[in-house]
Amino acid sequence: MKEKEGVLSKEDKLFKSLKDRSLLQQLDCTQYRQVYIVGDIHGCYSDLRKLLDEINFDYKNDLLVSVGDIIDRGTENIACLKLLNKSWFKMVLGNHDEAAYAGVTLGGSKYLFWQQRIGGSWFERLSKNKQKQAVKLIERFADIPLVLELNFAHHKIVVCHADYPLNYYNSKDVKHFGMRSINKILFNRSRVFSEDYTVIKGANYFVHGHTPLQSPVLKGNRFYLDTGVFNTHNLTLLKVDNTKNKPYTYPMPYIIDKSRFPSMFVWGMLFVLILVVGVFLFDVL
Ligand SMILES: [Mn+2]
Repeated sequence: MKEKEGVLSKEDKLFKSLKDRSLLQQLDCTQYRQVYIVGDIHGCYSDLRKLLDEINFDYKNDLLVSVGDIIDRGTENIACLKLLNKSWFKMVLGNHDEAAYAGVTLGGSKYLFWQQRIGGSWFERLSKNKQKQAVKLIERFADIPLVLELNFAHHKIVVCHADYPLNYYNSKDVKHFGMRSINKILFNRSRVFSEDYTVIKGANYFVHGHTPLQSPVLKGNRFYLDTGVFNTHNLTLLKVDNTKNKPYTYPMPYIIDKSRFPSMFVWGMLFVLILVVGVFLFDVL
């Protein structure tokens, strides 16, 4: 699938560089004891550490994967950015991470956009030295993919920030994604809020964040893990391992959100059955 790029303005150079560099990363997860995928962390480092302690996260043998948006909103942004240095941590790019990267590398209106519209004001409040440290870490987002394919012994899980732009996953498609698809990956909320129960083919599960929800949700084969930690202190993990096919969420169990069609259908059939039996009995009597 190839999309028309058109002429890129100076400001859209970021998307061009994202596209050229690192849209997709494929990872063999059979080497890990456990893999945990975590919802949007948003600068809430203490909440993350508390959760990792609770589950006895094994820093040598486990992997933590973030659905993106590790910064903004919360107060511990540099601590979250330092996760990029850890061998036990991987992530996909969220729209906040992208805005910060665009802000510090392109400056000008991109910087103002991050500061005023997205939530980068914490950066302005840092000392000059801390700002330098933050910039160095934010520049590391250049190596962060938009789509992460996790390959387990028996299944494949695809992680991307807000949504996957197609109903069929093929790693070859990702390499040709244009700006429209990249925008959907970073921002799209229409699937999570609509009666869309699509099971995306080509992988067992898709895992997203971006949209704060009261509890983690599974729609079709799409997990949504953002539980608004900066307001609620609820940070959600999805635990995946090589021995089982079914992942589960911690600490809250996920809610399965599915179409009302099957239950309406069942009620309809029951109604017809009662009617038929009723008419039959009426006739017999
Ligand atoms: Mn987001």
